[in-house]
Amino acid sequence: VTAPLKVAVTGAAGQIGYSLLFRIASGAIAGDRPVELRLLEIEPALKALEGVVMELDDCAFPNLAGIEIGHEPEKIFDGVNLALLVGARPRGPGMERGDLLSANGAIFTAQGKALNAVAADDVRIGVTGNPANTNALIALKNAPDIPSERFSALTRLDHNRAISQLAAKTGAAVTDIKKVTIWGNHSATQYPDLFHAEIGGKNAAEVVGDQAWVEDYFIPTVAKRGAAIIDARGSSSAASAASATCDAARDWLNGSPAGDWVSMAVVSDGSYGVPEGLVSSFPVTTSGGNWEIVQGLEIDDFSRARIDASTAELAEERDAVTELGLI
Ligand code: NAX
Repeated sequence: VTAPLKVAVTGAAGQIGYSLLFRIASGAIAGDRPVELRLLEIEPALKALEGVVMELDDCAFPNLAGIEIGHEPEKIFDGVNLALLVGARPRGPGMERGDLLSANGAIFTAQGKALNAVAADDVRIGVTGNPANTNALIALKNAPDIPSERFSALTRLDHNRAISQLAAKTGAAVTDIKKVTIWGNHSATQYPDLFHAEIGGKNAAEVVGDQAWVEDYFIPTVAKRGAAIIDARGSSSAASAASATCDAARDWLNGSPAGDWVSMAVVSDGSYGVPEGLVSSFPVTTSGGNWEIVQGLEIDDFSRARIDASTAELAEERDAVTELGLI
């Protein structure tokens, strides 16, 4: 009998949580392996979370082996193999960038320390809560006994959005589109790169054959999709963010498909001139729970300028949280 995969989800009573928990419980990450959910929320949200747990119970998911909820990270993270850090402090009215970074700093320093103390030896940590890259950096710096490679921030939603835009433009099936890359920060400065992507085995930029579309439509549409969804729906993307969170965790634990790669924000080793130590999005392949940055891609001036702009923003965020004493 395989032991259940213990999966922690923070911000479990939030919008993303309301999609994510049901996807995880029905096997989107672990397949047929049983999962145990360990759900963290702040105290005032625990009652709402109890309601979500009632609904999870009512689904009678065959592979849901148990659910624990609470507001103390040291209890909830105990023995977890996978921690999905979704809960974060959104920017409120009148809040400055510095206020946002310190509010989230408090959350991610505490959660990093708790993971360091009680998570399973094989733990993998995926950060969805924004500012995701910098929150991941804060968590990993506060978890000195966990290898930094075990932390990543979510850019898979951006990656999936890029695939969807390419499919719409070319009429190709999403399954024919490979090797899309998101570089940099999960923010409006991100660089969705289709110059190394393939559509049905052919270079995507050549299939599209329209540089103006790439510059004036594709890149900004992917980078600003979050805002477009807020405009249309009145709240931020949630089901798609949950789906991407599952995709990212599933591929990390089980391996990325042959002949393709995925985008993940991981700690830079200096590849492609991204300053070492920043949590930045790269093209990666995964296998056996480990990731590797795809090497040897040619970066032309167009791509270089965009990667540099996004990583400069990440360096600024790192400097700001360093000044705040969070890392
Ligand atoms: P919600 O505000 O609906 O839910 C967040 C939940 O986190 C709330 O229930 C809150 O009580 C909880 N929370 C706050 N502090 C906590 C703490 N210290 N411990 C545990 N729980 C805590 O937000 P939702 O729409 O679910 O989005 C969650 C986060 O994902 C936000 O930061 C959002 O910006 C981010 N996103 C990231 C995306 C990505 O691609 N990386 C895309 C979607 C989303 O915008």
